[in-house]
Parts: sequence; structure tokens; C-alpha cells
Amino acid sequence: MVQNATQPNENGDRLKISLVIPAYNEEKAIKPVVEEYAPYVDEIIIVDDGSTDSSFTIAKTLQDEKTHVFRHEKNQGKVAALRTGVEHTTGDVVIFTDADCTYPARYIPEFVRKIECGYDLILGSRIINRENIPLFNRLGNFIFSSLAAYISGKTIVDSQTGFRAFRREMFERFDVEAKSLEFETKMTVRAAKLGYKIIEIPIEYRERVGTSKLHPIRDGFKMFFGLLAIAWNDTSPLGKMIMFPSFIFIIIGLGFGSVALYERLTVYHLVNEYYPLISVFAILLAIQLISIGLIVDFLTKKLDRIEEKLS
Ligand SMILES: Nc1nc2c(ncn2[C@@H]2O[C@H](COP(=O)(O)OP(=O)(O)O)[C@@H](O)[C@H]2O)c(=O)[nH]1
Ligand SMILES: [Mg+2]
Repeated sequence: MVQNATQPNENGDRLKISLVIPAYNEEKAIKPVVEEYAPYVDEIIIVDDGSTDSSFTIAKTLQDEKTHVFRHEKNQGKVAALRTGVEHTTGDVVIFTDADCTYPARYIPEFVRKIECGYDLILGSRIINRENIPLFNRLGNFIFSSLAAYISGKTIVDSQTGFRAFRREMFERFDVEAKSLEFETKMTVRAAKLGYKIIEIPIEYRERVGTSKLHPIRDGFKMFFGLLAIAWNDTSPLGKMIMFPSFIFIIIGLGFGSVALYERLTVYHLVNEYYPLISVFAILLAIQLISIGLIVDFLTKKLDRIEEKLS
């Protein structure tokens, strides 16, 4: 028998746990996922996002006093499904997982304990059996997690994980502009940049049942530009002021670099020998400015939070 997710506190209450499962064409996995998670949570919200297979019919058969099924008539994307899901939750804690049998439910009690300890965002980091993430996606995961760490000033091994937990009232603050699988990374970076307490719990990642809905190239691009948008939007005015000239230096760097490359490829020698130097110099300057801007932003946010605590 599975242990209770949380122990009652001194008032005899314990946190009510709601699980949100977005599902798009997951007819093979939806039933085992619900069966595995049911003992660990108080409420399960399945959002079928216009599946064209039998996911919805199967989900309906799982409905009971704990499990509720909602459906978007048309496919609106994972994030719309997560938002619909959260709207229908009634618990204190919300947990997201995938409808693909990859994330083991057994970590939930630990997630909830971390919430009770005061953490704001709990991430299930795919560390054990990482080879179950396809190689190309693993590379993307490494690149975007490194970029996320650079932007947020916090080391995050797996910023993209779909297995995560937070208090329900925090969702509004963590919610970000996104439609598809770039959502998780943006949410992680936003939470980190706003100074919320994030903790990663190493988890096992199992082989996926059914086919992946991730489009590595398309979603990779969305993630890249999404991260840039967060880096900019959630930065303080002072940080922005420092970072702004870097755009000009990037344009100068790319401009001189392109001309040099064009000359090298067409006339086989450099007409303007100093162009590559200007290009490298401008780009290095841009990187320096972005770094200083991010550091300043990090420090001002930290000071703001200290002031908030003192007042
Ligand atoms: N509701 C909804 N869920 C989606 C959509 N695309 C993917 N998902 C779900 O989101 C989860 C993550 O997708 P998945 O293919 O597992 O991506 P991966 O975990 O990054 O490989 C799965 O539960 C999918 O069923 C969509 O368009 N709508
Ligand atoms: Mg998945």
C-alpha cells in the first residue's frame, strides 16, 4: 500500500493534491498513468485536447469521484490544456505530469514535502535513465537548460521537465506566454528570475509509451526566442539599460562578420582584413554587456526581496 502523500499537520489537515494530465492522442498510456497516480493524489484532472484516437473514450471510463475528464473539441496545444486543467483543480498543490508513462508517481510524497518546507516550484529532474530521452532531445535539453541557467543565474539541470509541482495560487505568477512545449522552460526561468525558491528532485525517466508530440526543431526555435523574451521582459529597467546597447553590437558584429565571410567565399581573400576582428570584438562586447545586465538584474531583485522582508 502506498504511503499517504503528506502527513497531517498539527491541525490534522494535510495538503490536498491535484494532478493535471494533458493528453493528446495517448490512448495507450492514459489508463496506466491514471492507475499509477491515483493512490498518490486526491484529485486527477485529465484534459483531452481534441485527440483523434480513442484517448477521450478511454479517459471517460476512468471517471470517478477522484478523476475528472475535460475535453477541448479542437486541439489547442498542451499549454491550453494545462490551463484548463488548473482552472478545474480544487487542491492546495498542483502537480503536472505527462500522459505517457515516463514520469514515475512514486516521487509525489517528496514533492509535497518540499512544498511544505517552503519551496515554490518543485522540478522532477530527469537524471536516472536519462537515455530514455531521445539523443537529439537530450542535446536540446542540455543547451536550453544551460541557457536557462545563464539567464536566471541559477543552476538548473532539467528546466524542461514536464513533472513539476507548486501551490495552486502560484500558477498565475508562473504562467507564461507560450502555446507548446517551450512552456516548461519559460516557466522555470520566470520563477527563477522572479526569485522564487526552486528545487530539483532527481527522478527516473522511463521509456515513453506511444509517440512523442515534441517537434525538436520547431519547439527548439520557440524555446530559444521564448527564453530571450523572458530574459528581456522580466529584467529590471536598470538591467535593460545595460543590456540594450548589446543589440547594436550584435548587429554590428553580424554585419561585419557576414561581409568578411562573403569576401572569403567569393573572392577567396579578405578585402577588408580588419572586419573579422571588428566582428569578434563587437560580439564579445555584446556578451559582456548582457552578462553585466543579468548580474545587475539579479542583484537588484535580491535587494528588492530583502527590502520586502524587512518592511
Ligand atoms: N493537451 C495537449 N497535450 C499535448 C499536446 N501536445 C503534447 N501534449 C501532451 O503533453 C505531454 C508532453 O508531450 P510529449 O510528447 O510527451 O513531449 P516530451 O515529454 O517533451 O517528449 C504529453 O502528455 C502529451 O500528450 C497538445 O497539443 N495538447
Ligand atoms: Mg513526455
